[in-house]
Amino acid sequence: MGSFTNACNISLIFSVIWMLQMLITTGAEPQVPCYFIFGDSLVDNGNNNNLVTEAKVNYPPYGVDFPGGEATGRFSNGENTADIIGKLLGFTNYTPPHATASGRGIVKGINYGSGGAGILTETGRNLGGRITLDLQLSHHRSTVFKIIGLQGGNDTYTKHYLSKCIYTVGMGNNDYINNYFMPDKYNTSKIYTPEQYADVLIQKYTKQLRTLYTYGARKVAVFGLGLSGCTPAKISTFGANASGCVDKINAAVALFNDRLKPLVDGLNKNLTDAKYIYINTTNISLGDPSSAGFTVFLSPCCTASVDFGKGQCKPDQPPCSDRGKYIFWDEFHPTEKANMGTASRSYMAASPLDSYPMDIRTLALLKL
Ligand SMILES: *[C@@H]1O[C@H](CO)[C@@H](O)[C@H](O)[C@H]1NC(C)=O
Ligand SMILES: *[C@@H]1O[C@H](CO)[C@@H](O)[C@H](O)[C@H]1NC(C)=O
Ligand SMILES: *[C@@H]1O[C@H](CO)[C@@H](O)[C@H](O)[C@H]1NC(C)=O
Ligand SMILES: *[C@@H]1O[C@H](CO)[C@@H](O)[C@H](O)[C@H]1NC(C)=O
Ligand SMILES: *[C@@H]1O[C@H](CO)[C@@H](O)[C@H](O)[C@H]1NC(C)=O
Ligand SMILES: CC(=O)N[C@H]1CO[C@H](CO)[C@@H](O)[C@@H]1O
Repeated sequence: MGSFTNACNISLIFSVIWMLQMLITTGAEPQVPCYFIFGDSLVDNGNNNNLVTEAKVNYPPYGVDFPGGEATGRFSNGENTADIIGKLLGFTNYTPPHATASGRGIVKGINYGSGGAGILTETGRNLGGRITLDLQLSHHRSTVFKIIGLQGGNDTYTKHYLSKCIYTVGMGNNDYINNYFMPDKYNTSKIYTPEQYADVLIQKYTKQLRTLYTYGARKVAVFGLGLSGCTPAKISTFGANASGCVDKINAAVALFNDRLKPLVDGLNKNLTDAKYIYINTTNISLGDPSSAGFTVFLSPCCTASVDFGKGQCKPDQPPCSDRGKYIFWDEFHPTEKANMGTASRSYMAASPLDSYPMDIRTLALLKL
């Protein structure tokens, strides 16, 4: 226990590559008509680029392994988890960021993800501008009206169309990293015990996930939080415990994660024509990283420091050359290869504990 990895075994990585190959060569139709993405820097694909914030990364070496080596605003050397899930669902183009999405293409989905954003409005304000989950939902409400217009103004038709799509939501990391565990800038840790704080977050998250339902979502995957206490940034700030990680952060985050399965159960019980699933990032991220070829677990691949952009890569510094061996790209964010492990196991579970009560692939095929 304790070693943080987003690792999966080698055969899984090969099976993902094989699936991607199949999709590209057969040009198959996507399994669902659209894919909408809500979340933080783990999925942001450029929404923060024009905000005044420290949480933006549209400069090299970010994107060094992205097609064209382009720094798009993704917090990785290449693709993020949402990009890879989109490919696995059969989409041939990347889901556009909300900041620049326009035209008919929006009927296939939008990525609303924003670095620094959280469930709570105040979360991430230490970094500057960000698009909170409430605001992401409000943007989605406008998108739904636009889609109704693009589809001929028949709400019944659009409602049915949107019910077949996949929605992924991954929020809460910043409510810990850029809120609760930043006591000089936020008062939440003085007001709430970790248990109470997890309850506060879950209460608000429940409302937000229900709001998504009112905008037509019926197939929703909710991502659990990773082991934030194992990121290089937090270890250098707080110091590691015997586990190799900052135990108090992982323990607090686990209280939030423990409430997600009951949350999903509650939503499925109350909203009987919808299906919410829980992606258990804890089970996905633990395990033996060396089996997937990772050899560097705690140092970031790029030249990063907690003083610069809160652990992001310094601009224009050459990154490590053997990126397939690193779990972390910068002090917080995984490499593309680690993202591939998370995405492939959320899409197709490698263990019964990876997702509950089913994986994204099964959810996509489900007839509701
Ligand atoms: C609207 O769409 C529904 C479902 O596709 C269809 O049954 C209905 O006839 C449409 N209504 C109009 C006015 O076209
Ligand atoms: C905590 O901070 C928030 C603003 O972030 C403020 O609205 C609230 O009144 C504060 N609560 C206490 C008890 O200090
Ligand atoms: C973890 O380390 C901190 C700081 O060194 C220490 O205060 C704390 O007691 C340790 N926690 C555990 C569970 O060992
Ligand atoms: C489900 O409905 C019950 C009864 O109205 C309510 O107490 C509970 O909070 C709801 N749960 C969710 C997750 O919506
Ligand atoms: C998630 O994975 C962890 C680690 O294997 C496990 O302890 C926990 O029970 C899992 N949670 C669910 C809801 O399956
Ligand atoms: C790291 C970890 O706990 N992984 C577990 C995921 O779930 C399977 C059971 O389905 C376990 O065998 C793994 O050890």
